[in-house]
Amino acid sequence: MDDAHYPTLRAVFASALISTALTLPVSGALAQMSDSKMSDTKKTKTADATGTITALNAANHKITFDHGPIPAIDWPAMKMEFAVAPSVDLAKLKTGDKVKFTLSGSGNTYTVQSISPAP
Ligand SMILES: [Cu+2]
Repeated sequence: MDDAHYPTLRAVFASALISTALTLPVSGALAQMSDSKMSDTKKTKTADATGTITALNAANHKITFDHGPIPAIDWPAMKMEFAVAPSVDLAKLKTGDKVKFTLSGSGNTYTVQSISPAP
């Protein structure tokens, strides 16, 4: 490399680094801001529900409930399958159990976070 050019190249490289460091956090913050504005309707919600277990899918860690209305997320009663959080032990449950369960998620995608026997 030509020695005379070396300091110049280094200066260019350094200024490129500085401008990258300055612009990245700013654009990151802007992206986050518009993200949270746009996702107001898709904000994560939690909800309590009750239902009867109609199927257990241990292999895929999913469960099917015939559940009552869930006003917190505006859902009518229905029978449907949910993904279940890894912390929930499906081995303790069986088809026909009446349970209370909690959900968290957004839109139409909710994951079961806990399951306990209904009184
Ligand atoms: Cu449902």
